[in-house]
Amino acid sequence: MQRIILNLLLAASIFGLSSCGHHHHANRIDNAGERVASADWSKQVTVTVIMSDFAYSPETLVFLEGVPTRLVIENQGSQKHYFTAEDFFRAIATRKVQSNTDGEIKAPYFTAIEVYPGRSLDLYFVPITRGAYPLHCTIPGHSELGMRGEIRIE
Ligand SMILES: [Cu+2]
Repeated sequence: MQRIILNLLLAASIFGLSSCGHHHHANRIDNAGERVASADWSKQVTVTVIMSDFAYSPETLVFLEGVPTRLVIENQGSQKHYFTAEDFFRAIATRKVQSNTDGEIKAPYFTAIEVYPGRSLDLYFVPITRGAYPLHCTIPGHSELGMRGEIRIE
């Protein structure tokens, strides 16, 4: 019996989700599929972010526009944590999220990724829109305890 061990939260929405009132949300990248297909993945760079109770390390992640990237999201904490960055996910062309034990999920657009304690997931993407984007854990209380960060595309 197959069983999904890692719960990947992918409120994959092709239609613009929320309007949250405080600031303007850019649309997601329209030609994400083309950007992913035309990228030279042999030049892929790997960046790792460690989630713990209750922080991201490093707190600031910097990616370079146009450079195919694998982001390893590793949860070294004792409980589940989220990598929630809605504006960032709109600023990249997403290829897939991969679990190194269970498989991979291809979707054009994610809003949040949850990783179980002791596990990791890899996000493959091409950074497209330069800017600074907030990162936080959406489990109640975690962001107040320090699970906040910033993602920059330069
Ligand atoms: Cu958390």
